[in-house]
Amino acid sequence: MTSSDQKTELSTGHKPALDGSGLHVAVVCGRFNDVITNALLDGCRQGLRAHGVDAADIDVVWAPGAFELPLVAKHLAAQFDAVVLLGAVVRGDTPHFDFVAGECAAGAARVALDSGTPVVFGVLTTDTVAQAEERSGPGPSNKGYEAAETAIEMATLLRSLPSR
Ligand code: INI
Repeated sequence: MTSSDQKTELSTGHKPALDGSGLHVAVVCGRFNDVITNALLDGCRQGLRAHGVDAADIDVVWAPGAFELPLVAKHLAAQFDAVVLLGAVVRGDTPHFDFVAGECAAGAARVALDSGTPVVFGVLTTDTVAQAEERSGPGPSNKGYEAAETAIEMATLLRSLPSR
């Protein structure tokens, strides 16, 4: 790559240092499988706080289940720098899983594109509760923690890009 190529890159290909100071973040949690989603919420708060988001700038909203999360995100998107969705969809034996998980993911993407606000998909989709527990344990491998980092990266990335 030449130095003139580098000048055309608007952000780095490496994971950037994260600075969440001044960001307002909404976290929307599903109550379904709430032992898991509370553990994701703990991880998400830790991730946001670890990167400088003020505790007073984190708003948490609970909804019945993963299916409802995108509608809440739509309601909040204009008021926050990022919206994190936290849910736990466990496959079990019915096709319900595919509808709930699929509609949640599609809805999250739609709200993000329609609103211009990052909507982060911190929703576990697993075959078993044990797999969901593995991904919501303490530390930075908690998917809620990872979602917090994605929210900060996307909010600061969008702020840094030239507007149209
Ligand atoms: N909601 C979840 O968040 N996780 C699940 O595993 C789940 N299952 O398995 O059914 C689930 N269902 C509820 C769904 O999100 C809605 O709340 C419900 O269908 C009412 O719209």
